[in-house]
Amino acid sequence: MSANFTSLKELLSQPIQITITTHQKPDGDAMGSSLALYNYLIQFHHRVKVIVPTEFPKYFNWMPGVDEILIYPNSKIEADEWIQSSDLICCLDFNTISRIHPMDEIVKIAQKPILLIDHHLQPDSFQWMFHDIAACSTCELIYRFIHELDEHPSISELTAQCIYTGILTDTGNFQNGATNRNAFLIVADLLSKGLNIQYIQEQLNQSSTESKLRFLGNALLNKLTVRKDLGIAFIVVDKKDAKTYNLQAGDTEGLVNYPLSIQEINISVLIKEEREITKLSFRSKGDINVNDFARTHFEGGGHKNAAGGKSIFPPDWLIKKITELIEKDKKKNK
Ligand SMILES: [Mn+2]
Repeated sequence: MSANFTSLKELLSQPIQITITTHQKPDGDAMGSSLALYNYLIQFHHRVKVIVPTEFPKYFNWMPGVDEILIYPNSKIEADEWIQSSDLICCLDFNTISRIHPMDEIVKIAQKPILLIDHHLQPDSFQWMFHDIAACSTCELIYRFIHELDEHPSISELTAQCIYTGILTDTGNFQNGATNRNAFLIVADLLSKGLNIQYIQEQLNQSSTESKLRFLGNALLNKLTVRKDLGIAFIVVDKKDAKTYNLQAGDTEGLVNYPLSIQEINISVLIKEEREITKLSFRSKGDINVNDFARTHFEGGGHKNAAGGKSIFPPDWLIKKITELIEKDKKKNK
């Protein structure tokens, strides 16, 4: 352990009050890493709360510790008080403090020591950083962090379930470019802690609804634009879809990956119209860097093969704009 982490270990050597937080619209890795660290730390009588900046999808409701989570906008007074009397704030699965808006303000005001555990590119600087872009998920880093604290840590079955959830979802079921050797090594160890893979599969991938499945069907049949000549495909989700299919938090998760199953398609873009803004998700194959693309043009970023962004323009305009950018890029590289 580096000298840097010795001071953190010291801080954790007696029970303290801890806030764990993660990015807006938490995904499997955000939920998994937060609840894994929560379940691990409470074993040592720390007072720990997971506080998330926005709602999370219902399909995470089975996760151990989920009932104790505070959703910031619904519990602002309690959350503000908790954060201000915390001894440590753990920021998981995001690289810049604006990703926890509207919680960012109180975290800045509170001026507490911050531990960042994350695998996104180009993170801001914090007191303690446990950061590695080669990690398949923040859950991989939680597993490694726990081993930094204790060479032979006690990882319960509940903690194992949470770590597995993040590894499974961020690697796209061990299939995308983030998948690494550690993913398999860690899961092998988690199996020895009592992890039941079939149980997690039922919770995550076999608990959908009819309307969500029909939404997927409609999106692929009617809302998909394919430009094989440019290697790019778009799926649009507009406000009408949200109403027709009663879309809930997380219901478009994974949709952006489908177009990449087409042989000629190397970049997939999901364009989602929200109340005041249009959200973009990018996925790519191989060496194509959508992190740079999202950063340069759409105030976003993330990973090389998976990034997000936003715009004030409507979906039609964005398809035109992105198509132009790709065409220009293609000409330049000729
Ligand atoms: Mn992640």
